Amino acid sequence: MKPKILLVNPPIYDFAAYDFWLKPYGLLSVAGLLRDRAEFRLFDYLDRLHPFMAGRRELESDRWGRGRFFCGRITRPPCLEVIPRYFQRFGLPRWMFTDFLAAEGPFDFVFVQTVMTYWYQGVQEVIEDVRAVRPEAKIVLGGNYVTLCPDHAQTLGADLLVHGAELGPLWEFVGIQPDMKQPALWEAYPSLNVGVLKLTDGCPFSCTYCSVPKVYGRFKPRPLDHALAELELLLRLGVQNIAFYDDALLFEPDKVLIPFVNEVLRQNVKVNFHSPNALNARFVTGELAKLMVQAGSKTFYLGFESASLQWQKQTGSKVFSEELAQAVGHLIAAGADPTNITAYQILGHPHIDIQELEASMRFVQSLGIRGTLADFSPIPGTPDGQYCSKWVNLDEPLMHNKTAFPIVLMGFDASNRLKDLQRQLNRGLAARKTERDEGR
Ligand code: B12
Ligand code: SF4
Repeated sequence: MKPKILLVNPPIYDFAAYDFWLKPYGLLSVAGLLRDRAEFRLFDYLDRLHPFMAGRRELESDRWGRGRFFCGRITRPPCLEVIPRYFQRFGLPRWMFTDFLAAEGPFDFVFVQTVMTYWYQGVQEVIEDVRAVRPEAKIVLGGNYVTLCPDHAQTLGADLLVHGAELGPLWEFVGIQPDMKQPALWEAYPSLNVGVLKLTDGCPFSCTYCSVPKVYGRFKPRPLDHALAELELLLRLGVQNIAFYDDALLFEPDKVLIPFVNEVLRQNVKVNFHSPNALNARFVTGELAKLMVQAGSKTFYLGFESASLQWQKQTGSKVFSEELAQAVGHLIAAGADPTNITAYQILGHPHIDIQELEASMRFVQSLGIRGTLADFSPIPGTPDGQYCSKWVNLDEPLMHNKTAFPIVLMGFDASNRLKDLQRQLNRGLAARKTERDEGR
């Protein structure tokens, strides 16, 4: 008999969370490799098409498939007591999962997705409930939190932790050999409007605040056939929006993005592509911009971080200001809507001062595109993360929280003032667009 495996994407405990094309892609990828070799059930607390969330007006998706999660206020954990913001639990109610366990079990294995290190409380909740209702099931954790905080993850009491992309111990544990050619198990969702693709692994840069180079090693394209099979499956399931989860989507485009996009154009695929995990502006050429727009790329997020040359050089020289300006020019010339082009800038990084950040925000606005402040999360094992142990205890993953750290570093008022300024700058941009549209 085939083993029965439950896949779980846990609820999020945080100050804020928004469905910015969030899918448990690692979990679905692993499950896909066991397609037809195990019987699967999925419980995704963050599935906004679940009947409990669908139909609530305040949770409706925007035109690109993003939206709010169902949530409820909870008590702040003691170590975050000093942060003057509401703490919340995002996702389907807890009773729904325990009812589901009772109705759908027994299970041989429960695979649980972990994502941000500071979201481990949701994982803890899932483990508690599985142990209470289905004590026979063996619990497996994998994903970013397990990889970055292995010692802490060990304390949650799962039966197996899968570190990084090394899946050998998993196959041994479940006693099944995988079929490595299979796409992710997207059909586990009863209905789906957003999907994810990843054409590459790793990144050729070594930014001092990022864990990717250490975890994934050198940059490596994934086989094109695999991505195309996954695209085909997503389209068959009716997906309209696809987010790339790559760290360096535009690197070596002749080997990766251009062949993919050519195939999308050849097959006349009609889907909207998005790049929430940031594109490197350095690699946006005129030709690439044109191809991406033609193939259906709708939103463009560019990782800029700061306009300070000294900071850019000190943290790994991934991109310089003139490269951002040039990329924006290429994207707009290719037909991208400037209000759908966004540059991320880091808020609360220990080596950026407030004046520098303000100057960066104004520089981005001068290019006629939107800015977004990406709150800094200190990541253990990275040079900049380790430096932050001056302010927070990195052994407690809750202290990597991106809302909390900038407040700890700069204070609540300074952090709020910068966020207000960003909103004001973006409003100015929207007003200019309305004037343009109305021919004023
Ligand atoms: C996509 C992505 C996002 C998406 C959201 C993803 C999601 N589902 O929530 C977006 C763009 C929204 C995002 C936002 C942010 N992100 Co991000 N993101 C990523 C990225 C690129 C991939 C994460 C992912 O989904 N991986 C799943 C798949 C794609 O990974 P995979 O390697 O193919 O999976 C294999 C194995 O890991 C394993 N596996 C994976 N999962 C599982 C599960 C099981 C059960 C098993 C057995 C195995 C297994 O098997 C897979 C197959 O080989 C990572 C970097 C990276 N490359 O990992 C950063 C990363 C997770 N993000 C990071 C950061 C800093 C952020 C932000 C704070 C940035 C900011 N300041 O705004 C925000 C935070 C958002 C929030 N609300 O708090 C950090 C981690 C921070 C932390 N403390 O944990 C990372 C590691 C990048 C970095 N800078 O180092 N992010
Ligand atoms: S370019 Fe992006 S993914 Fe690569 S090391 Fe820098 S921050 Fe990380």
